[in-house]
This record gives sequence, structure tokens and C-alpha cells, in this order.
Amino acid sequence: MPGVAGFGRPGEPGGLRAMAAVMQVEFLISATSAAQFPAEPKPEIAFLGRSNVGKSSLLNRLAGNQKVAFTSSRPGCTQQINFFDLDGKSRLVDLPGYGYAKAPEAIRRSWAGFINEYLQHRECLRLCICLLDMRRGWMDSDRQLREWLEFNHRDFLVVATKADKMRGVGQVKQQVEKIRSEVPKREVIAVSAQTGQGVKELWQAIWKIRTSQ
Ligand SMILES: Nc1nc2c(ncn2[C@@H]2O[C@H](COP(=O)(O)OP(=O)(O)OP(=O)(O)O)[C@@H](O)[C@H]2O)c(=O)[nH]1
Ligand SMILES: [Mg+2]
Repeated sequence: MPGVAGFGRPGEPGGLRAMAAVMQVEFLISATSAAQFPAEPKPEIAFLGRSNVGKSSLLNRLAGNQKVAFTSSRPGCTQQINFFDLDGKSRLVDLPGYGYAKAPEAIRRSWAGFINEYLQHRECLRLCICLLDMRRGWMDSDRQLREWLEFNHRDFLVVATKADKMRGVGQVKQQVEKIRSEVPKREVIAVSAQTGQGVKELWQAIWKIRTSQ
């Protein structure tokens, strides 16, 4: 069932709200190898981050709180690359998380293989959304990913998740500044899949990519 991407309260002004009312997010395919990636080239926006950081939950929130992607409190929930159609014009891509130490070695190696294949060779990948748990900030595996993206000239922005777990606005600001200090030239957006905080800003960033083609 497609999710209608929505945010904001009735009566809120602005084109973004109108845009949200017409954007459809619909599951397309779960891929475990490059051969299964959708063939038709459309701009793709990928969600990257450690296991359990909240990639799939954020995608559901973007889809107007519909359960288009599976989520779990157990790390390692997403084990395929999941493609979602965005209004027939672009795609959202939910990737398995990294840094899940308990996953068997063979599984970790196979994930690394096809994630690498996707990130390295996918020509229609336009934007990587790198998620960090706001409580933890940058961890070594996140830094490795960041360096890899920079080296490979992949465009990315940083999203700090689970803002609702902070003690108020002051702590959110403090954590975001700490995260931003390592990427001063990048956009950093604080979000909560639970409350919807930051979803509008994230849609704006995605919209820019979709319309810059
Ligand atoms: N409080 C709170 N919990 C969240 C938020 N986002 C995700 N969670 C919880 O964090 C856990 C992991 O969420 P997922 O969305 O499955 O995480 P993921 O990054 O997709 O994980 P993998 O698929 O294992 O890589 C779940 O228990 C979610 O309910 C948030 O914004 N606030
Ligand atoms: Mg997931």
C-alpha cells in the first residue's frame, strides 16, 4: 500500500505542504544482488547509517507515517537493499545498517559486497543521507563511510536521529553543533521519526535533488 508523504498541520502555508500531499512512496523491490536493482535510471536518494540508527523508521515517517519499510528494535532488521518509488519520478533506497557486530561474518561480508556495489557503481545515486544517532554522534564506522563518500565524490547530507530522546531544544542544538563541527560545509538536520521533527527540512533537501535533474 503506498504511503502519502505528509507533514504539517491543516492550514499551514506553503508549497511544501501541497507537495507533500501529492507525493506517493511505494515499495518497489528488495534486492540482494546488483542484478536485482531497478533497471530504469531515476534519481535515487539512499539512507545510510549504523544498524538501529533509524533509517527505515525515518523512511516511514517521510511516507506519511505508513509502514512501507520494516523496522525493529533488534539491530540488523534490514538485510536487503529496498527500493521505494517516489511519485514515479525518483526513488528512496533503504540500505542495511553497518556496525552490527553480532551479525555472522558471512552475512556481514555479503552485505558489504552488495552495499559497496551499490554505492560505488550506481550511476543514478544522487544523494546519500547519512544518519547518526544524536546521542552518540560520529563513530569510527560513520567516519569511515564519510571518508569513503568524500573520496568517491558522492553528495551527502547528515541527519541526526532520535531528537525526541534529547532533554529539550538546548541539548538537541548542542549535539547538532558537535556533529556539524566535523562537517562544517555540510547540511546537518536534526530529526525524530517519532515526532516528525526535521521531516520538512529533509523533504526540502530531497526536493532540491529531484528538481535539479
Ligand atoms: N525514540 C525514537 N526511536 C526511534 C526513532 N527512529 C527509530 N527509532 C527506533 O529505533 C529502532 C531501530 O529503528 P529502525 O528504523 O529499524 O533502524 P534501522 O536503521 O533501519 O536499522 P537496521 O535495519 O537494523 O539497519 C526501532 O526500535 C525504532 O522504533 C526516533 O526518531 N525516536
Ligand atoms: Mg532498517
